[in-house]
Amino acid sequence: MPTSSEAAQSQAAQAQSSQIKSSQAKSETASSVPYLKPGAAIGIVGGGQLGRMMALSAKYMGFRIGILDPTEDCPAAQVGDFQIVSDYDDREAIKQLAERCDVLTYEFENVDADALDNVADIVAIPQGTEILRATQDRIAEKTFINSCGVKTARWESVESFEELSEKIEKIGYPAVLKTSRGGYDGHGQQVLKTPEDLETVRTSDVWGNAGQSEKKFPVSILEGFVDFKFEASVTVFGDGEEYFAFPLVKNVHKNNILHTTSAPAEVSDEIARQAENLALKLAQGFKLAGTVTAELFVTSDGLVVNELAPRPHNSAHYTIEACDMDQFDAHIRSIAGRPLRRPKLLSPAVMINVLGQHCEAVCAQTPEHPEWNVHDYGKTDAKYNRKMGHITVLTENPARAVRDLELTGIWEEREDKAAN
Ligand code: AIR
Repeated sequence: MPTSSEAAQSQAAQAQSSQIKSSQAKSETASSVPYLKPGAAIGIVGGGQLGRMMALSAKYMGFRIGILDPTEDCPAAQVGDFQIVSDYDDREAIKQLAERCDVLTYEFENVDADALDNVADIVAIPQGTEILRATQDRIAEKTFINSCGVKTARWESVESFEELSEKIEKIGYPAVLKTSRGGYDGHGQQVLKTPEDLETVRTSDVWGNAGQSEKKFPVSILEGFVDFKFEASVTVFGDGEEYFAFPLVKNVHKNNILHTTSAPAEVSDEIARQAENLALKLAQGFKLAGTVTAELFVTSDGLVVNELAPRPHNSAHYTIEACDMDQFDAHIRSIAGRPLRRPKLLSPAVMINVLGQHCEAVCAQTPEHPEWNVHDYGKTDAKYNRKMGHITVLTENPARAVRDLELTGIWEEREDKAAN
């Protein structure tokens, strides 16, 4: 496996086509996904909002839906036909779901890939599991992206302090050290601005124990800092044969959580084309069946991929109202052997997330906003920073729509609540 962006890129240069895949990302996608008739059952591993919106699309197409999730009456189970209440990695429960369904899919990436492989002879899993493995590990992910001829930040793998001191010289400051597996929302990440920050790594909870034993240093990736103009993403879908991308959108995050998406991103035609091309290259590389979103940085020098999500994505929720085929329809069509087409953006749009702390105020102000399309995920526990719903506004002027939403005061940070 290449252990740096340079190694991965030189591997890409040797490749004959953009479809060359890394050894970590061999796709199992069948060359075509069988046509699933109405009445067939789709099993979804994971029952959160993404599963719920997948299920809503699947229901109108006439499919039955089974959900596997540990929380009874979870968001997806509320709109599905049956639920198996169990942990995601409970092999017996996954087997039960497989036996009751014609196709299995998943709605988040930390699903146990081995557990799914275990039932591959009982049920079709069009997405395959290699895409899961490739996106569960940052080194495998970056290797795959580079092997498709797509640009990432410069990176090096790091497995000890000695290696860290050596590789930071190659990458330069500022850089970001991330554990290769298991980090989320900024956890397992350390920004290195100066050589003094190496000391912070040495004493950190994540890497600090390695002083006693080299073996404890978690396999990590050191990434060069990307000087970006703004963050963006592109969602692509396909059935192993044909691939189509939604337009590039602009994202704003607060506290590492997506806050707003504006669609389409205001970029030159050249950047919009670059986004579509890279999305299609990644999809071809995976022989994608289903949906993938590439999270990107828009720099003065073009697009740089930050990470991939092998599922529908928060930044494409706007497609429900704004496109002639939304990302959940696209996902279900892609795994159910339905014909695909290039999605059309019918109107520019803005999406804003509703977190636990915003619920009451959104509910109170909804009667004054006929332009809001309010989505509620049916979660009972409105915790701070938990995604509870979203609002989409169709508008000819996304910047003004964002300003109008912010003017409601609902999304202002309140220090008392932020401390929770
Ligand atoms: N999800 C998965 N990866 C990223 C996101 N946002 C969605 C999935 C998952 C849900 O978030 O739908 O099931 C979990 O939300 P919560 O609030 O229960 O943690």
